[in-house]
Amino acid sequence: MESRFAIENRIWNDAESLPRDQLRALQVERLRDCVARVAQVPFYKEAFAREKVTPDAIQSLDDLRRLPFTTKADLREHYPLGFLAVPREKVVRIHGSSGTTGRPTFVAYTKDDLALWSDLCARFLVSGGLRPEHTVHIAFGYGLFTGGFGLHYGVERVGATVVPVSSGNTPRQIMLMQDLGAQVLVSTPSYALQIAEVARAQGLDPRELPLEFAHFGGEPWTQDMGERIERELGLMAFNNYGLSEVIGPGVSGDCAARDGMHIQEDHFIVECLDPDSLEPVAEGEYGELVFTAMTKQAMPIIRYRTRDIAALNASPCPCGRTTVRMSRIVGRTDDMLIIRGVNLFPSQIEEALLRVEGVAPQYQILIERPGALDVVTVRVEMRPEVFSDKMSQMQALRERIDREIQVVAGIHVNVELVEPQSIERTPGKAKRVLDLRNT
Ligand code: DLL
Repeated sequence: MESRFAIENRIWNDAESLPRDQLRALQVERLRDCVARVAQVPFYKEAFAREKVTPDAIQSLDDLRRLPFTTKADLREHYPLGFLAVPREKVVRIHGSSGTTGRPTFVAYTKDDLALWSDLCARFLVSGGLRPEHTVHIAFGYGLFTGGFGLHYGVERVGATVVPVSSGNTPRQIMLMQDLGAQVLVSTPSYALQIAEVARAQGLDPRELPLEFAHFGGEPWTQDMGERIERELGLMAFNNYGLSEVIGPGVSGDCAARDGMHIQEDHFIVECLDPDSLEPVAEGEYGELVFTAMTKQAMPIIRYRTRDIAALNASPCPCGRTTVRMSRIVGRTDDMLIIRGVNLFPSQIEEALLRVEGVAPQYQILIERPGALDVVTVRVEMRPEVFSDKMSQMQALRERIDREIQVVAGIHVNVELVEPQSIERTPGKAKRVLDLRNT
């Protein structure tokens, strides 16, 4: 019989496979302790007073619903560190969210928080094949972004070798990978594509790089995109998810079965809610993920609205972990486009494009409003070998893409084919959506 696992099934910490009733009891205890600690934070103090919540009010997980939500706007309002739940001198590290404009949102860590964070990252790294004998090439930025340092300490915790390359200068990254023999790549999935592209431009077959595994996170990627990257670089890709406000990477990650990311529920309580009614959606339905980080000391957070859309799966996993799994992120509530009444996520466009031979997995979605209605243009790069001057060929390709998007997303869009290499590459998170409606 074919194994259900892509690789050997390993579990780092017994806490990942606690019986569900024990896990629930632990969550209630930790939530109660968390409520007591955050009662010192002015934002929560006021909200608890309004709702008449005290730590004793937390008797079961249902009582979570009595607690207030926290949003990005709340964090901004208490800039820079108004959500600290410990004296300032206990803080040993500050990171920032990846917002590219304006002030970042800061998140703080105590010494114990850093130890916890390393352990959480070690868990998903090990479930995705990391062993002490591996060398890991980290191409995430280290500057305020949580990706670099989070994974860095996770890899060290496992005892593997870290090469902390950070982002940028792809030819140098390729040289380092070759010379140091990295078997494991840590980056965004879009940066992995760029590595493959630059390698090819150097006359190198990307499959000849020593990479065997990759841990991708920080941005959404479809399964088709993952398969494309795996083929191009000759590696096996694992997904991991997190966000700065909750801890950074380490909130959830793929196991050896690669059928959903296990949420580290002994530290984070997850809810999946309808973003409008804020009521729970049925299991398996898509909704907004909301996380409570119960055990962090410096900045615990209650019911943080991530804006990330995914579905939960509570069925038992063959790997033996007892934690709930989340699907890939299909979009963000703030990325969801409503085009002539139809909901459209960038991931649907990606899925459609990857079905079409001859296009590169490099695309951008432009939204404009020339009149009363929104107009969507999908700009997509052609592969060098199909780029041609023949109008009829290009027209046929455009029609093919439009048809695939129609099948996946149910709407027609404008398709603009552009030359190879003309869409900007970024070393970090790819910018797929350009909203030009208010410019
Ligand atoms: O991106 C933390 C992280 C770093 C996770 C490295 C994994 C690896 P932020 O910069 O605060 O933190 O951005 C968080 O990125 O709300 C998602 O929208 C998106 N995101 C992160 N991981 C994934 C993933 C880090 N695996 C935001 N799939 C989140 C889809 C992801 N989206």
